Amino acid sequence: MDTMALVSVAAAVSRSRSQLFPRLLLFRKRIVSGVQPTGAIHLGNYLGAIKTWIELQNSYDTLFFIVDLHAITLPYDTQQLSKATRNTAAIYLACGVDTSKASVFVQSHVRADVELMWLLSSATPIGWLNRMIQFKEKSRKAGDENVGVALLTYPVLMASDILLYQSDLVPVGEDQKQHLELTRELAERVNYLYGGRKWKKLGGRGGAIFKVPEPLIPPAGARVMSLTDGLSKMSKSAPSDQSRINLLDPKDVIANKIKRCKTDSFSGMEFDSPERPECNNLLSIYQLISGKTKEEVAQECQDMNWGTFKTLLTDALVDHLHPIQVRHEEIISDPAYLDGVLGEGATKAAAIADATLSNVYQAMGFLYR
Ligand code: AQP
Repeated sequence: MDTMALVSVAAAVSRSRSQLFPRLLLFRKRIVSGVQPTGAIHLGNYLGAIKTWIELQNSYDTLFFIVDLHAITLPYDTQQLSKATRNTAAIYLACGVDTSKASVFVQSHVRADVELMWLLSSATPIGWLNRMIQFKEKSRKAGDENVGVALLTYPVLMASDILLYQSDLVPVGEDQKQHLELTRELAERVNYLYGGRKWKKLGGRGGAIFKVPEPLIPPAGARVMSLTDGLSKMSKSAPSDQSRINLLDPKDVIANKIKRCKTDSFSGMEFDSPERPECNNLLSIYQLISGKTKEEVAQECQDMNWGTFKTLLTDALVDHLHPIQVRHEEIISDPAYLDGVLGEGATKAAAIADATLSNVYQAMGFLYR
């Protein structure tokens, strides 16, 4: 075969691939996930969510958003919200979220989300919301004056986030399982109340309005605990910054936090001892950051004292986070690039969202606009 023929065969293969690829994407299961811009993104957000997305984006149709509407359910700083939103988006990208595979956008940039939430609210029995453990816990901590209605209705917005994009799977940690169960019940209820033949009689396509999403349980060990208390989750809202490693913490801050973190008086290092939650937590962090197996880490660290292990962990953290920090700095100093990514992501997400929303309006009997 001559060169020209080879070139045209290659071009034909490439054309048919590009024609096939969008269709293949259609058959991929869809995953939606996000982080609230409520503070500095920490190691728990990274190991429990963002790092797992990097794998997921290769096999699923993925939408990763910055859930800014959720960030206002408790008192917040208006001067910080947009900055934290940009920063969170830049962190997604710096950690390896690839915009050729995943859509990255800001929750509030897709207006259909809050609109759907209102429609869903009318189908949500208030008793379902009163049952939510996170509402009970957060409202008790915040005190009556600081508890807005949004804290109670937050799970309806979360349901809207998921159902709007017809998600197949939702990665959920232990604390979000109850909210996903509510989302599933709500999808089934709306499908029953307004879908099927009733919708068809209104001129719609009939059948289910929403996909009922399934939970995607993260791998064991992805729950990162506080550095000052191995029994509490590492969290953005914990008052002490010493309790967490933030993704953008400089080297000396990381070293200082690890140096001062809570330890115990046992000798050697071991996983899974009920009497040693801090030891288990720090070994698990080391395992996740180093990419080694649990057995490899157990063997490597079993005879170490706390001092030696802390040096090892600090070095591993600094080495792992340094490239992310460099990339974050590049992205955050290029606002046009970041705006472009978020604009494109919102456009793609809105196309899916608008289709779902107009189906819901139609099925609920609204006058067609
Ligand atoms: N400690 C953690 N270990 C593992 N995963 C965690 N996630 C959060 N903390 C840990 C996961 O991060 C994702 C986004 O969380 P979020 O921002 O929506 O809120 P959150 O779960 O409430 O996280 P924080 O940091 O504790 O925030 P505040 O203090 O504002 O409530 C989720 O996938 C979550 O599982």
